[in-house]
Amino acid sequence: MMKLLHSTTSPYARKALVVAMETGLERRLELVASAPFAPGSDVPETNPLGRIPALITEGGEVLYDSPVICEYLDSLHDGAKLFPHSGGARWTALRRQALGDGILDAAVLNRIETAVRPEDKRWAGWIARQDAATRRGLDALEEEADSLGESFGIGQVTIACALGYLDFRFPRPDWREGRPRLAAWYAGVETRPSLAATTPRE
Ligand SMILES: N[C@@H](CCC(=O)N[C@@H](CS)C(=O)NCC(=O)O)C(=O)O
Repeated sequence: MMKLLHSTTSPYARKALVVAMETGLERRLELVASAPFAPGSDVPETNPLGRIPALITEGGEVLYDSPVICEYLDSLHDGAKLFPHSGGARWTALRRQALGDGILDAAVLNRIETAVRPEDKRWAGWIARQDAATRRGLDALEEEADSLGESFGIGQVTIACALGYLDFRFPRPDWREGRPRLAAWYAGVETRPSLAATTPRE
């Protein structure tokens, strides 16, 4: 069995679980509930960066971060690949993954700013900068929303996890406002069993 350090609130850990479900690997994966922000967290004993997801392979190697784990899982099955092997499709998929991860990075930073950092230590300019990055990222997704429906690979997995995280932590303003094509794409994919079963929850 592989072990995945996971939590139901982490959008990056969700990516790994969604990939496992999309590729039929879920039965080989044991989920280890992990709380990287808890005082005395044991996550650093597995991942020196103290972050989840981290994957312990059947051979005992530890892999991180989510792009590496997702590509590793995708190498373990013979079905349709979520990471195109080569060519333009590969670079598009990796860029989309980076765009989804980047939106998440900005949103997670702001979540930490507002939920974890003491109020007197907050920096409004930093929060505004992350908000702007999130908005621009979403606008870029709206521009390419019509071509997202062509397949469901690592780019789409990551983008769906990013949008699901925004719904979970930043429901207002709703990212759908002014982005009808992205909203329509998301409405079509969020009912996939892999996404429906992994909706973020406390
Ligand atoms: N780039 C990493 C980001 C992972 C990450 O930031 N995970 C968060 C949970 S959502 C975490 O463990 N944070 C703990 C920390 O930053 O100390 C990935 O894609 O896996």
